[in-house]
Amino acid sequence: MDVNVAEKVKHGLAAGTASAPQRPDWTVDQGWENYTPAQHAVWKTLYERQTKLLPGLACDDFVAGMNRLPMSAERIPNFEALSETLMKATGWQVVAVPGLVPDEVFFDHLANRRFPSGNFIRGAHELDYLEEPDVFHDVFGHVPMLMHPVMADFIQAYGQGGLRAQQLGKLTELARVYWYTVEFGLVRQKEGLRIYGAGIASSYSESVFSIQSDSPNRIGFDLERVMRTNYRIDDFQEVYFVLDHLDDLLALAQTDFAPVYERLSHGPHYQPGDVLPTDTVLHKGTGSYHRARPHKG
Ligand code: HBI
Ligand code: FE
Repeated sequence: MDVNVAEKVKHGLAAGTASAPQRPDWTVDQGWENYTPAQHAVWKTLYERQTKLLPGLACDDFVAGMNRLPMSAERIPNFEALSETLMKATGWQVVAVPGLVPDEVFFDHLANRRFPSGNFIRGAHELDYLEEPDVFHDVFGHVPMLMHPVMADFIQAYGQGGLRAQQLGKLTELARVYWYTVEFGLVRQKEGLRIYGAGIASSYSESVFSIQSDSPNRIGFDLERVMRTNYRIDDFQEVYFVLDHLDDLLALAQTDFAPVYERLSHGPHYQPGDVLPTDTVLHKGTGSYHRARPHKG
């Protein structure tokens, strides 16, 4: 049994997708009173490290969203308090889940402006290791951008589109949009490239890597290009796709994907490290990082 699962079992929580849900929507009580001082301390370590690092790396909207939330170093945030602030700003709520939930459950929550957040936190001995999204990734990484009206609409649209994509057998392609925006997106800001993706913003080392390393490619976001591109889940990204502006997500949310899916059923698919003649290359990566660390899979 891996350590993460051991932790969850110890705290009486369901072990992710492995166990049957108590409720049909897979939500659980956050159980805020049950967090131990050691667990609040893990949050504090991560929170302080990340809030010190992110100014100058994360986009202004991320930092602004963070500062408007009832969130501090001292304790793991209470989802009800977060939801109250979010609800007023963009109509979103945070609901607790025990770990990864089935795709259609995840999409149904998003389509109804409920963000499912893991209620457990990683152990102190594995600060940079995550098997399933925990409260630090979900709350620190995602919730600040849910304060942004455009991102709020975009993630809801992804939930609605996800249900359709699943029926059409196109979820792999649509999930790449979420991955390369909501999780690992960069955006241009007048001072330079900035992070808005939660997978980056909740990771100390990838926050630095995504902005400062010479290794990864940084390419202008293009919907069909992105939907043809695989991603890696086991390491830093080899490519980051960059929006000119967060408002570009608005048009993306309104896209009719039917003709896009049709076009995607023909033509090439790409590996993360590929660079195409048609790409808007903002930074051609050296590839040094991934060359030195051959694929783990
Ligand atoms: N469940 N809790 C949780 N968090 C996720 O990010 C998540 C999930 N289930 C499915 C899923 N993500 C993705 O595989 C979909 O976006 C395709
Ligand atoms: Fe996430």
